[in-house]
Amino acid sequence: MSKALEGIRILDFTHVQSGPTCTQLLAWFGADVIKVERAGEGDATRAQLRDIPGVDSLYFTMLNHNKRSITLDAKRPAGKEVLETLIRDCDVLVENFAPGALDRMGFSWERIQALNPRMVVASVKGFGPGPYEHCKVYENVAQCTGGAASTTGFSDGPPVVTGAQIGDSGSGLHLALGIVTALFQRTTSGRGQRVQTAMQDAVLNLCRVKLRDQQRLERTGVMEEYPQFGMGEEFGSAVPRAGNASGGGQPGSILRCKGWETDPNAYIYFIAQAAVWPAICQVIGHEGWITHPDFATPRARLPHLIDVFSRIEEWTRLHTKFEVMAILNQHDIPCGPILSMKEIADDPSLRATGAIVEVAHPERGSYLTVGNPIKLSDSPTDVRRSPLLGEHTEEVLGQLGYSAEQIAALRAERAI
Ligand code: CAO
Repeated sequence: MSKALEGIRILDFTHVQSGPTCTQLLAWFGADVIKVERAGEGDATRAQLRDIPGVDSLYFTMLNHNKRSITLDAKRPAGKEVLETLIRDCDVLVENFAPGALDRMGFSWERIQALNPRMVVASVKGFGPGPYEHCKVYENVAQCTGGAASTTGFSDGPPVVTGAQIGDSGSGLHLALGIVTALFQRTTSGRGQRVQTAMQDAVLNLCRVKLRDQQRLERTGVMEEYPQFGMGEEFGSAVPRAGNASGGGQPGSILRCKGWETDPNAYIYFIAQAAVWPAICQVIGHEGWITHPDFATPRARLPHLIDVFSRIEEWTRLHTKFEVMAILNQHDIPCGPILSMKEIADDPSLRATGAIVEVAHPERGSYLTVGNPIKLSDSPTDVRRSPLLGEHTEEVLGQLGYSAEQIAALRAERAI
């Protein structure tokens, strides 16, 4: 079966996580992704958080599937010439160097356009234009500056960063959408364009509901679904941390289940959805709340959410999280067990759908990775292992028209 992005060639100048997330997605959709790395060390993540000495780390392998790797020193004159050939030959250049690095290499937007006016040039940077545009940025910096950290955690504790890589992988996802959109526009305009994603902006986009809440707070001085309201706490001038309260219009909370004393993940997320309130009351054996004036309507319940969830928790503590889920599902009550990474890795249904995939690697043996979460019916994804450093240098240069002698000369000059 053909692939959606077959025929699109990507010059992948990305490293660490944000850029590689983006190009991995494009590779999964069938683009020919040529990852350009410096000889010797390559992408720094190859050697970071290693679990097997001398072998590409899971950090690297899990972000670079389905790509080809070439080594190239883009600062040497002969290396620059190869890069120019690649720019002429490819449809998209993706990079997430520190601000200004590509220009310092001699490949400004204007120069790339002159070499290939059809090229889409896509970049991730930490910040957009403004006071911080020159800063280097990693995941948690973006989480902190994009509004995630100040709104995550409990009101009596410090800001908290989340394990979900919303700064890096979140930016990569945004960038990938920008690239395919630019490629689509190219079909009519005939021109490439710049695609830029700032990590701060990507995190802020994912924190949109908190900017909503900021404006609600400024208008009304209170947010009744936040735990602070039920606890009688004063609201300040900025959106506070909401603990595990739901971010939407239906109240929710994380509740202890049987075994919580010893299992750190014996919890369930419980949503007290208005539509199933009578069923909730019946399940927990508190039918009186169905008609009680303090509990009968969503509005009446708001000041009593702490009572509501502690009463529900008395019931959830009697059952394991999976038993709770099975019972609640019978009544259409929305809930979700807190799954550990071990439970997720072992989940047969996630293996069956390809959400978790086992991949064979010549040096590390087999390992688990996350498959493509976006399923296209006409473009299925086969997850193939990440390339070894420079594994495809000869192959790619050969396709570009370099002879074996020229390749040997480039090697002697340490350009590749
Ligand atoms: N040939 C020649 N030079 C190369 C090269 C190649 N193939 N690949 C990289 N380089 C050079 C760059 O040109 C740069 O040189 P100069 O500093 O002289 O311009 C140098 O390697 C270092 O690149 P860098 O500054 O991007 O790398 P770093 O490790 O110092 O910083 C990071 C890493 C991620 C902080 C920075 O790249 C950055 O802020 N990127 C944008 C934001 C981003 O994507 N962050 C996500 C990171 S994941 O948490």
